[in-house]
Amino acid sequence: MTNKNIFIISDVELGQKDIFDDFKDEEALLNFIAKITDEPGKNILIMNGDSFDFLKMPYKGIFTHHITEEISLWKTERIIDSYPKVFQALRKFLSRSPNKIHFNFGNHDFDLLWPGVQKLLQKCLGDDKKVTFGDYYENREIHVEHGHQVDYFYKIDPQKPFITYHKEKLLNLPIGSVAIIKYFIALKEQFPYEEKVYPRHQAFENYPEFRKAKQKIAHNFILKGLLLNFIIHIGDPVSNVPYINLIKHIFAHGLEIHDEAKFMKKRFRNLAKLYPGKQSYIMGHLHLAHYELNPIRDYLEIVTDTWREEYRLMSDKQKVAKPKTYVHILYHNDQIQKINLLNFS
Ligand SMILES: [Mn+2]
Repeated sequence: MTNKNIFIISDVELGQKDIFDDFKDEEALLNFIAKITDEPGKNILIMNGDSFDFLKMPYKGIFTHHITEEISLWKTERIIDSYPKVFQALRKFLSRSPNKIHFNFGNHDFDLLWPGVQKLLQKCLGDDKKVTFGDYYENREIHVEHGHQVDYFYKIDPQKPFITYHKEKLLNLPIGSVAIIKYFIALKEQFPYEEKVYPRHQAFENYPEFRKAKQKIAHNFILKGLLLNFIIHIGDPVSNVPYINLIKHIFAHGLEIHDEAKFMKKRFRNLAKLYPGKQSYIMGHLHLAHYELNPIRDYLEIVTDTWREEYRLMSDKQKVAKPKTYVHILYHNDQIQKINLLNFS
């Protein structure tokens, strides 16, 4: 057996099938898993972050940014109960003996950092050696990570994933996650559809009511969550504002926070600086599809798009459902034969 396949998808965002759960296309995901299960050779599936949407999932009806292991375990059980067919398909994929699944952490599923959550998923998937977790996946040629570590709003300290507050161990969430839970989740309830339209800056042009509501919340967040944070959230270590990161974002991108494509090049440069010498860098997180050989730096930049329900606004203002995308890397005798970004249909 000389063939090896690496398959990479990202931003699936499985939730608990409530109004905050944006994953809708279960058939497509099941078909995709079935397809890669039957692929000859050794198959590795990399779930490149935001596989689960813990972030927009209330805990027993309440949103909190103080996430204990108990809360994350409860949410994991809800996800497993909500998508039995997906977990069954993944178990079947793993039952073919050389196959493996690796989960990278994403900014919607930092809950995977808890050892108990990893054990629960390994148990559910039937094998604790073939299911692994990490900040990134890397081999000689490729570096695969979700992308939040090169996003100043979602960057975390990998040395300090947990924090103790009032004698409780909590997830040390980044400012972006805290902002969603405390401020922006209300927008999702009000504009569940508009929130799924990309690119964001065009969605704002087309839906002025959505833009106004978002601006109002953003101003509220800037005032209370950033400027007056030290008074309003006094003593709350999870709400600490990393002002230095925000300043870095402004230096890199100005006040632009919505046009995702503008951030991309700089993020690849930063990633290549952190993990030099790879042939390809593969990310998710941006909710767009991108495949380009960087002509100056001679590496391949790849971004996979989301698997949640999302629409792209065309120039004639028509909206179309985004295709589901995946990366396929084929190795033959330990050499890369091809590396593609493909649509799955
Ligand atoms: Mn993300």
